[in-house]
Amino acid sequence: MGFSCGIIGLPNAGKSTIFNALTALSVAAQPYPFCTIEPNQGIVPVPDERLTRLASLVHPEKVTPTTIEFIDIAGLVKDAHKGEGLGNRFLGQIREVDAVAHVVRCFEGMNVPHVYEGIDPLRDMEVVETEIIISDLEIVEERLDKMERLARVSKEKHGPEQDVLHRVKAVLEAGRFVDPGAFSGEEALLLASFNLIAAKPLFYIANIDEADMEKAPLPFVEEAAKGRGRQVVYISGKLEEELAVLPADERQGFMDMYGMPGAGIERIIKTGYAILDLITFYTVVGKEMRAWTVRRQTIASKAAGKIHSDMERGFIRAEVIAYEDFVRAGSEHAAREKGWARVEGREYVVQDGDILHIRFNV
Ligand SMILES: Nc1nc2c(ncn2[C@@H]2O[C@H](COP(=O)(O)OP(=O)(O)OP(=O)(O)O)[C@@H](O)[C@H]2O)c(=O)[nH]1
Ligand SMILES: [Mg+2]
Repeated sequence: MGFSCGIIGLPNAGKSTIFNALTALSVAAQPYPFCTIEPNQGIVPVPDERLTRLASLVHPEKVTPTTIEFIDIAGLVKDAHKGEGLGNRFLGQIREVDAVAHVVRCFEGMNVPHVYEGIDPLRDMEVVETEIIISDLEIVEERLDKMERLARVSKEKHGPEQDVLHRVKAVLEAGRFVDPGAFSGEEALLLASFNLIAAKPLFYIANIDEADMEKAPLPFVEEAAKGRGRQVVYISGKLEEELAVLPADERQGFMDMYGMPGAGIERIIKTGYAILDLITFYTVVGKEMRAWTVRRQTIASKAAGKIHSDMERGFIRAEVIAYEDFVRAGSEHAAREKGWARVEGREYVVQDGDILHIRFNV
């Protein structure tokens, strides 16, 4: 499985519309709040120009891109934690994702009611993120209560888990998201085990009016995002939905007509990759060429484990050709002849674009 991204936001922000465009599926997206109740899940191939280029040189029978999973959930409203709207229990559906995309409504859409008065992206960011923080606080407090009850019975002393929970609680109570970078080693593992949404990387999808594409980036949205240390992808959900169903040869003309800087879905996927610090490497095994996703700084034996656990266990060495060298040489054979294929050990840090041949023995 590749990486996963949860889609959050107010009702009628355009989450399902964007999900549809991303996955080219057609789930219900209607101009009434709480249209989505059960989550929608879709797996999307990651568009990858390098994979296309490599495949044009290697001519494999099968080309398998890496994937990203999107989960579209119900809309959150103010006081969801007190049961407003659909409540906040459904946030459990995105507790295990790697990243969160927060769709913020910037389009007027006269016939699409807003749950609050008027278009105000900053208010909406505040409302949704406050509910995320409160939902996480509930989890942290429940966990602390449970540990304290256990401690009374078993007389166990205060452990590292409680320390981490208290630290996280203080951050959430101050109304902030948690910075996982402030935790290291065992503490970081404990933090990850709580599956807090407020500790996941988050970026904004500003859903703007189809007529406003040329106005992006919007200064007040940029400022709010920057203040929170986050990136923004500007798209028009409506246009993306139409673009997704157009034949490939008509897409460029459509994007030019509306001043779209490339397909929004590609920008969303690229942003997800950037904030998660992901890289792609490639393999050719038998007749299949395949792209794989790992975090930057992953070592060769771990990367091999992504392909198959036997490959990690029995890892001997990796034969590596950098993407540019492969393309410059024109084939694996030519790259080898030129001495551009390197032999690396298990501790080699895999680089973005590497073409790997794993030698293993089990
Ligand atoms: N004009 C305009 N309408 C849009 C845009 N994006 C979405 N809409 C419309 O807004 C309405 C709500 O969109 P949805 O995608 O269902 O919104 P949602 O965030 O999934 O809403 P819930 O499931 O209720 O939480 C639909 O009628 C969409 O067609 C946009 O960029 N421009
Ligand atoms: Mg929806």
